[in-house]
Amino acid sequence: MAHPIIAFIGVPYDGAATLGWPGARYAPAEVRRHLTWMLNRVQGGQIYWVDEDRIVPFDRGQLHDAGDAAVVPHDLMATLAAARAKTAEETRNGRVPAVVGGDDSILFPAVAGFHDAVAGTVAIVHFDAHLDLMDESPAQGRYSHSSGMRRALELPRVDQRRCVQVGTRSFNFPSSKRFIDEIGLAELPARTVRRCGTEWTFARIGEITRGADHIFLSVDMDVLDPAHAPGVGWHEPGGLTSGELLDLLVGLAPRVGGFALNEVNPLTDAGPKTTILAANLVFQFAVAAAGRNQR
Ligand SMILES: [Mn+2]
Repeated sequence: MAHPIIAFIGVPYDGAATLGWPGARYAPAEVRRHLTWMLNRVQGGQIYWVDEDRIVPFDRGQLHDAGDAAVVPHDLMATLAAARAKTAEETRNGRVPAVVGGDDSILFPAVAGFHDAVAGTVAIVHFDAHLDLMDESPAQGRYSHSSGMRRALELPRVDQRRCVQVGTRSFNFPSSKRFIDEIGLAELPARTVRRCGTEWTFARIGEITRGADHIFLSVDMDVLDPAHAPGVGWHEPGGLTSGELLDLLVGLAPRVGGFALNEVNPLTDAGPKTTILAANLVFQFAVAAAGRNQR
């Protein structure tokens, strides 16, 4: 079996960032720019993966740039539909979609497009400081960056009891906690990850998702501590380190069928710190996913 091809799909849209700071629309172009530097290290279909101290097969073609979804800046629903259709199209073409938003409203069309294109059940592994479980509100409607996980959990073949939220923290709505308990959604707060470590967390994610036909990995960049990723849509103290997130992402990648990375915000960044990290996450995901058939 050939190595999986990762399809980079940009969704340069932040019109649903109704709370916090807009600017994530600039992320896909910045992440692409930094990825070109990382691809520089590919020689003759191989790359030296220093973290693992081994040379691994990796061809430039394994990270395919599928371009941007046809966002409509004044029309949220048209944008979500375009992102969903493009994600479904790339998945149907046999590629692993890597959707780079955009604000975290894009979590929903990324999961939905993947869900449209595959048979069987889907488990969502959702890394985020926030729950994104709001049903609707007068200020944010039903499809903002606070509702993406709620909408994704409503998809018919998303297996709610095999989904997990990782790195969540601070405070949120009691109504969201009641919803979590009602559907049996698993939570691994940032404090739990810190206390129990990434090895334990990785094993626990494996237990929760076991039995699902597909895993979709969605990362809101604010799952990281603001010290590691200042360029996001809002700052929540007490987040994961970049090393913790990289370790978990690399471990999960070989099992993941679709990936989304949202809320990277070049306008609030400290230099290019967060956009370089975002490109690194995409590249590490691609290299680790390529190792799927070699283990
Ligand atoms: Mn968030």
